[in-house]
Amino acid sequence: MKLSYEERRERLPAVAARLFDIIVSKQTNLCASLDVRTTSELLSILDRIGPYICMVKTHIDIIDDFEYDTTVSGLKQLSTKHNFLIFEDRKFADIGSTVKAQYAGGVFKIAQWADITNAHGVPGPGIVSGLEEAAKETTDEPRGLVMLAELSSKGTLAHGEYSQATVDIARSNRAFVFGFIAQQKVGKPEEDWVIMTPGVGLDDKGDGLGQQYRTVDDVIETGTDVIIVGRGLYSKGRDPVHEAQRYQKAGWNAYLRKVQSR
Ligand code: UP6
Repeated sequence: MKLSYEERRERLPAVAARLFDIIVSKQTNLCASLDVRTTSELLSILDRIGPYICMVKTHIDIIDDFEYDTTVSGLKQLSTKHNFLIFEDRKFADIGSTVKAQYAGGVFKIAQWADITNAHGVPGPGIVSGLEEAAKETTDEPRGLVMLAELSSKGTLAHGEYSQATVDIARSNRAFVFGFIAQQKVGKPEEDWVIMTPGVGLDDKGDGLGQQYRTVDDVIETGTDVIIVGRGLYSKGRDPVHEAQRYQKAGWNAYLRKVQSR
């Protein structure tokens, strides 16, 4: 299927439709993955690259000086200022009752501020129900879940039958689960899932700890809707603004080539 973002948005749950609206209006399918260790680094990079991204992906539990009032308020302010979504890459992986408490509670209270989060399929469908209950009990704002169907890392066990079974779990709640973290299009051709892909880099092949990078053209060609780029933007002395503009352009041009080739 090579439909445009505009053509697909009507059939998607609210969070995903909003994501596609942002992608179209800002002409960017770039999600910045900012795995930095301080609130000030996170917010200062984000403020500079905000115009070029559709979404920021956080690992909120690696921020050394996390404080709800500064870290989360800062994220929320910037998401409004620059119009992007917030995706907390929590990778929930426990039974429904536990993930419900982890998503809504603790120090991070993810359900209060993250538009999107994600979960592994390994516990079974209860994980989706638990997370959905927490979202509904926390807020009236739209919340969405993506399931981890595949990983980018070398030797991952998430492939074949495991990935298929994860897609089946996602099918159990299409109002809440709108897509996958995956390396390629998954599900049936007639199904429309949003595919978000990490392990994207134009300059490096890996990181010595199992990460494997693919190019923007390659992932868009195999079905990616949102490219997730981390260290390609900010490590090794890179200028995040320059790199964000470069990945924005690469992601958008690859998308245009794909929809124009139909
Ligand atoms: N991530 C992957 N691969 C996956 C799923 N998630 O790399 O299959 C996440 C990592 C990291 C980001 O947790 O936050 O995407 C990739 O960062 P990088 O571009 O700096 O390698």
